[in-house]
Amino acid sequence: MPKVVEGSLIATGKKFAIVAGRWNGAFAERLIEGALDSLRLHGARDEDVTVYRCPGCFELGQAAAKVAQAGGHDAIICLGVLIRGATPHFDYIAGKATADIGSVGLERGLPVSYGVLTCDTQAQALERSGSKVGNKGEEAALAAIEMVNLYAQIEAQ
Ligand code: RBF
Repeated sequence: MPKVVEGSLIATGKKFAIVAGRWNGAFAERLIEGALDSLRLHGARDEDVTVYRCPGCFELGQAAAKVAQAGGHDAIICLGVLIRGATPHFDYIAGKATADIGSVGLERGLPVSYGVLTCDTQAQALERSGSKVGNKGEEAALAAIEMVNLYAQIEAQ
């Protein structure tokens, strides 16, 4: 049998940053709540979690990079809501946010998870922020917890 290295879902004692955009605020709040629920459920204490707010998805990577640079967190959870409008901005911002968020994780050696909704309609955003299709904030928090523990396992080898 091969050796399998994986992270647990125990968040106790770990420090998390949530970076969340303000655009489409009602949905963004639901993503933040989902992430907080998930962190608490898995053992994180509120005093070990900081929520940073930035204007929109375009700024998520920038804010996450600054938070990573400042230090003090084991993982960063990026949350935002893009709803397609009548302009091509949606695709530009979605692409930029995704690439920037990914880069922060790679460049800083810190787990950075991605909870950005890219929806055609408000109904889809509602479904993905806590109704029919779950809550992507919750899922992004879970991914961050797992990655923190995976990194610890890799470093302990
Ligand atoms: N930010 C979001 O987080 N979600 C959006 O759906 C969104 N739509 C935008 C549409 C347009 C036409 C523009 C110009 C900006 C939009 N933004 C959106 C804001 C963007 O992420 C950023 O905060 C601002 O452009 C300021 O740099």
